[in-house]
Amino acid sequence: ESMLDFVQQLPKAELHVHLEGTLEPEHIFSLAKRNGIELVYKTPEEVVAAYDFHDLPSFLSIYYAAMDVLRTEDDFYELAMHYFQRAAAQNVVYVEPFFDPQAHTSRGIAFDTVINGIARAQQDAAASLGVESNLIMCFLRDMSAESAAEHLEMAVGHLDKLIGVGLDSDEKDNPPSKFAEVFARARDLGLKLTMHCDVNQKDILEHIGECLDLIAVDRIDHGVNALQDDALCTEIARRGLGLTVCPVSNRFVVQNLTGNEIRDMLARGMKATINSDDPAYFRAYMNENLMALVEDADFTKDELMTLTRNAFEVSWMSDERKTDYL
Ligand code: ES4
Ligand code: ZN
Repeated sequence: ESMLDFVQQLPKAELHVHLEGTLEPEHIFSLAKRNGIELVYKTPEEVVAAYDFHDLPSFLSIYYAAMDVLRTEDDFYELAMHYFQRAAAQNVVYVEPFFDPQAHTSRGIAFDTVINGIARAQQDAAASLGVESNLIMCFLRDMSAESAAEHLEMAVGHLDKLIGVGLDSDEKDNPPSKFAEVFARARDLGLKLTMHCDVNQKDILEHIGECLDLIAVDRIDHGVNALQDDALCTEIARRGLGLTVCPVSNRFVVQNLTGNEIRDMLARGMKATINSDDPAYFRAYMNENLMALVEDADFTKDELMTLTRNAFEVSWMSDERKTDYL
């Protein structure tokens, strides 16, 4: 059996994928046409050629500009459905996708338009593709805590559609503590909590420390820099906290696939998982991320199985469903 066949047939879970980061260049074009939007690019190939990211801000500016083509509930439905179809094709059977409502409400798109389109795709994907999912609403950390709080209140009528909240976008000078109150309220509403601690950000060890001690997160997105502090590693392992690592994303944004770091996490008993982050932009879905670890860091089948098992284990699916996979 080839490594690619092994990776393909393995039932997998994805816990760190931004739905807006699954917007494929071809889809940018079809949505622009339908919505009467003029693009500066003439072909999908020209769009891909413009994907020249070397750090987080250079990625984020392209990511936020492209999502302007998303306007109607059907657009959000299609965005999510296209991702779930790709997930199904790679035998990703369970997903906890992120979405960024503030990136849409700030353009005049109603919160309900966004979440209702995504939720309808989740129902259809479960029924027609067998891909189950639970949605995570992310706040943009470079916007105010007040805006985050307002969006959390918009979500109160949709709690049946959400499993948790997250925190993403530009991390520089936007620490977890800025959102302590909003996340406390989210927990009171019964939501799970996770936050991005992106690789090699300024003050990153303080940010990870705040996630543990102030926010009491249920998971950490990325979190690779915890390896620089033995006490953080010990505490993450003791709590059994999941870390959603995104190798190909890291290769783009910080020029490091983080293969050695992922191995180090496993050796320390930390529950690392492998994820695609923004697969349309980094041109790598789940299987391509696993294969990058195989091809560029000599990962073994055993290691890939451990990482995949970790994802089901630290996921927020019901304990009853977990028994199907563990
Ligand atoms: C993101 Cl790579 C990355 N970092 C922070 N926020 C994000 N949102 C989408 N992709
Ligand atoms: Zn991310």
